[in-house]
Amino acid sequence: MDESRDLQQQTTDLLLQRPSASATRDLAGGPPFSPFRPTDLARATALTDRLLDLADRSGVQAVLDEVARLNATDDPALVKHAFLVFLTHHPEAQGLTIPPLEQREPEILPSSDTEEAATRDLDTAGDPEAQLAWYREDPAASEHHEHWHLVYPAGGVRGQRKDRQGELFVYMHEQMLARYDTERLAAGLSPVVALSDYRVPIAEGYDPGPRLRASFSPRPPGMTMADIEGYTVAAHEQHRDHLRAAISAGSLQAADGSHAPITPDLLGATLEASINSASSDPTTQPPAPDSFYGQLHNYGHVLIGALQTGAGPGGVMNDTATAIRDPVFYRWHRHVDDLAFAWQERQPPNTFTDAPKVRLRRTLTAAKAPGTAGPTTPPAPAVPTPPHAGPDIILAFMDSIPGSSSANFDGAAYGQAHFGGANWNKPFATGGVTTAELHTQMKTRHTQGVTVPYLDQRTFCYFLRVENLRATAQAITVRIFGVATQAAADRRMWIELDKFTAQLAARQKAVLYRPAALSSVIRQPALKPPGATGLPSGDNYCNCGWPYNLLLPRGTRVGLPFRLLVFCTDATQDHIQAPSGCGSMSYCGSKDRYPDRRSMGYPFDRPFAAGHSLAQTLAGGDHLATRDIVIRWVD
Ligand SMILES: [Cu+2]
Repeated sequence: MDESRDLQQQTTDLLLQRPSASATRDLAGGPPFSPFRPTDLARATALTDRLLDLADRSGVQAVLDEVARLNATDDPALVKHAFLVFLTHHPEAQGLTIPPLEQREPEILPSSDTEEAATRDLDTAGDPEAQLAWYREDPAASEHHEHWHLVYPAGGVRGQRKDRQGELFVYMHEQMLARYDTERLAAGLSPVVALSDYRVPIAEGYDPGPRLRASFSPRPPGMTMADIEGYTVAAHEQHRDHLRAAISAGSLQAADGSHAPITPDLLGATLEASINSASSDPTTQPPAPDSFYGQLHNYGHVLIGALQTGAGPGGVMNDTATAIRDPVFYRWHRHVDDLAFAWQERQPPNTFTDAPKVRLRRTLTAAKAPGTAGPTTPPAPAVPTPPHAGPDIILAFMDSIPGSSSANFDGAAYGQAHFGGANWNKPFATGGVTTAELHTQMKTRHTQGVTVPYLDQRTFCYFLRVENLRATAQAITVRIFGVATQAAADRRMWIELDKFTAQLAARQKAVLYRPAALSSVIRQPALKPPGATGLPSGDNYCNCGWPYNLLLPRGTRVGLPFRLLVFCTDATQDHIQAPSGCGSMSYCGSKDRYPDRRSMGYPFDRPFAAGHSLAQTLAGGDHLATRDIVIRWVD
């Protein structure tokens, strides 16, 4: 057998191995392993670092032998976590594939209740949160969250953090919240309420269902955070209050008592807390639980994870692979995000003075046909057109474009032929191959004897008409966001849909073809279920990103009004490297440096100028345009 296959087989076997009951930590002796619990994290980080060093010295086979040995003597959950971080970060192990979460932990497959909820339009009886169980319990979404935390472990990798790790911790979770609140809005649920008062009972409960109940306890509704061994709610409140005071003051207190100005990265690292928290000192990373800022986000997971009736393993909030199933995950993260948002709101607005000289039009200058007796009155639009809307954002379903399924389909040439050149001044909002709506569907797949519901979208692409106003070539970064139109005034509700660079020739009237499958937020290569749940190839670091099937929110049966924004920036200032095809550029960065120099979430990362609403700001520039569409849930 060739050596690499043998290593893969051993890796797969180790990760699919189910720990025997006697090997799991005795429940009476302590709660199960959680990467959110500082003492557990410290042990796991130390083990990961030891495995990384071992691989350097003696190769990957020595690590596999060591993991097999430790599985028999140590807590298998801790060993598995350390092994997963090792596989994600050691250069020689990255060629080994980590089996998908649903193969490693088949219990996470949804229970049949979920399937029933998914097929209901509105749950009027019982728990209203059940309506979105299909979303919270999508195994691919859980895998994304688990994987993100493996790529960006709070304990760092051999004492090093990843580039802008703290900032990305905030941004990636902020985007999960925007995405979830959009689903809530479409389902008629109110937005997530921050869990900022730790003494108030948590109204929403969560039952992990029969499959997961062996590993995780139900959390009954109405429970309140309580002191746990080694940590108190009062300490948690104090850390929160220290963070609030720091945000007001604009600086964070370091472990040695000095003060450092807040940056998005430092604030995120301190909120989580991860290795580069303000409270870290070189010998205790991440910071000690009783340090000035403690570990607010991490301990929130632990305190909530401890809520259960009687003895038991604890709730899903304890584990990165299961936490997002529980509605309280979003309430906790909204609280954490509120702290980051409060700092943003105190910063000066973006000025947008460095916009590239490009134009997306507001109106088309239609050539008047000769000999006609003046303009005919156009039909009144059904919806008022916002001042920033323009005709240069064109959408098409891939299955509407003749020849697009062929391997040698040239989308750029197709776009130029149909929407550029002689057609540059024609509108293409609808008609022919173009569309004014995007479509989603609820589908089901069957695996391991379970029916799994999932959202999918009809595959689409963008054709963006962008004119270079300069007499020289320009490189631009194209940033595409979307928002439920009724929430457009809230900058935190804008969902990043894509980000890519384009080269424009001098004075070029360019038609940029962009398949949604290449989106910078989704795991690459883009695969939809059921293919997405097979063994992915490629390295473990790169298998990071939001699931393709969840790219768009579900929308509504009648069509959810949705606004797209295309916002161009100067790529020579952004320093975006060419995407390497490695994972999600936006959520996982590249291996060494985050590939966008701008603050994450730009242009929604800061308040808008005083007296300027978001709409006024957007109306101003030629380098951007919006388009109002609908997202329709069809079946
Ligand atoms: Cu997380």
